[in-house]
Amino acid sequence: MTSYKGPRQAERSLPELYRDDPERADALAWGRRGALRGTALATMGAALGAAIPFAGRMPAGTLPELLARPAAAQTAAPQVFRMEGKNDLILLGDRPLVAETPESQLDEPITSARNFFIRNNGQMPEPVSDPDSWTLTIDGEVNTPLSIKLGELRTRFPNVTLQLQMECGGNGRGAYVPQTRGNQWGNGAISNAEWTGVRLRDVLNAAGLKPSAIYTGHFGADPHLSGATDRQAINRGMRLAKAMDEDTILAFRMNGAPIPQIHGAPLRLITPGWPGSFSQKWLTRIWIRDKIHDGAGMGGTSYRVPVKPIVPGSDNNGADFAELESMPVRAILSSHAHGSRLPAGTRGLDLRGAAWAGDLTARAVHASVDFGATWTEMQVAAPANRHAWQRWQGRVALPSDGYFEVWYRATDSQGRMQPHAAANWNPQGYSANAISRAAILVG
Ligand SMILES: Nc1nc2c(c(=O)[nH]1)N[C@H]1C(S)=C(S)[C@@H](COP(=O)(O)O)O[C@H]1N2
Ligand SMILES: [Mo]
Repeated sequence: MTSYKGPRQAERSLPELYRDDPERADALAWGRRGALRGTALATMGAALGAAIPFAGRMPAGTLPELLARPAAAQTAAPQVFRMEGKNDLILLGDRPLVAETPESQLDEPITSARNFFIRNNGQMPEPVSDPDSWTLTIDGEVNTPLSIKLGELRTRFPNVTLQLQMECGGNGRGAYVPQTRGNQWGNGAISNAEWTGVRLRDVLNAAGLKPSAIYTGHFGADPHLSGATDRQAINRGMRLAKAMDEDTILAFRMNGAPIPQIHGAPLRLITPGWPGSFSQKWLTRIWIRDKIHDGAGMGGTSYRVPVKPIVPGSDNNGADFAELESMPVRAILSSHAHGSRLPAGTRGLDLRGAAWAGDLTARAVHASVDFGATWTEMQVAAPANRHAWQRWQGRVALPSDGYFEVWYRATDSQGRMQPHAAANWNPQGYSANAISRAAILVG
């Protein structure tokens, strides 16, 4: 990667310049007082291939999203992940395998297996030939440790079928400045499948919790990335209250079919509304603890966020951080892909998407096409059940052809809105729920 040499090097595009030297790029594009300069506006227009009708409403310092984040069509093709039974996903890593769902593919009310994101921390275990003989162990602070086969689990406890949102704790991480460690997710590490299973609490009650029981610890059959047999790929645990929530389930079916191997067959936890890392795949054991569980992925800066904000980019061992539990409010736009081009004369957009807010609900979704100067309230449907995402839709008007951005943001049931920029920076980049922006070109 070469560095930016000066404004006369026409082959350096604004996005490249922003990538290599953001401060200089801002100075060139915006000038000292933050006003968009005529030449920069022309450069942007040329780079975008369209005029910006609402340029006058752009807050100082706003770089058009299409320059900051080129759409797939504008860049060398992003790494595509292809697998039988899957639509094309965006490959974020192959060891371990991590693949994101393009936001516009999340247009189904119930996320199909084909469009379900993938987040492995270790290797993939081998599929089993007889799922019913898969054994789950419940031990630790219980009166009667259980070793129960899936065949018995399914028939002994009431079955429930629920739509449940499951979102990676790092969803949206790519928006953090400065960049953090971890997979640079966009908004696509979210799913809302229909899961069938038994309530974890029914199984824990059958084992009988001792008064000392306060936490769980989850074990899966996936080998550690290094191959070491004495290490877990991931081994997280949760407060007992969440384990006893009626929506926390031991799932053995997804969308009316056996769970695909890559998503944790034949048995996985679904801990909806909390970071996906609580939803252990290939589940073999739940250890009931008398203290906060201390397995792989617990403590320090793992799935923990600052209670008092820290300086972005600073070192911190996370000792004063708190567990990230209920995920923050977020909306996705599924009707239009970022960078879409629509026919000249298009004067309105029928927008659609989903919104959710961890253990809470989304109270509202708003969209803006003039860089946040005015917002239109969308219609938000009730969730199919608690912990399901909510679909939203609505129409916005466009005054002319040109370059527009759809800004979309959700508000949770306690009135908290998505922030304009990814807030509460933390070393591993959890909980980034900045307002999202999708560029749309008309004409
Ligand atoms: N056994 C096991 N369970 C796991 C993981 C893993 O690597 N191994 N990854 C966790 C993380 S970080 C997430 S976000 C979800 C992703 O589930 P998915 O791959 O089905 O989308 O699974 C969780 N459960
Ligand atoms: Mo995750």
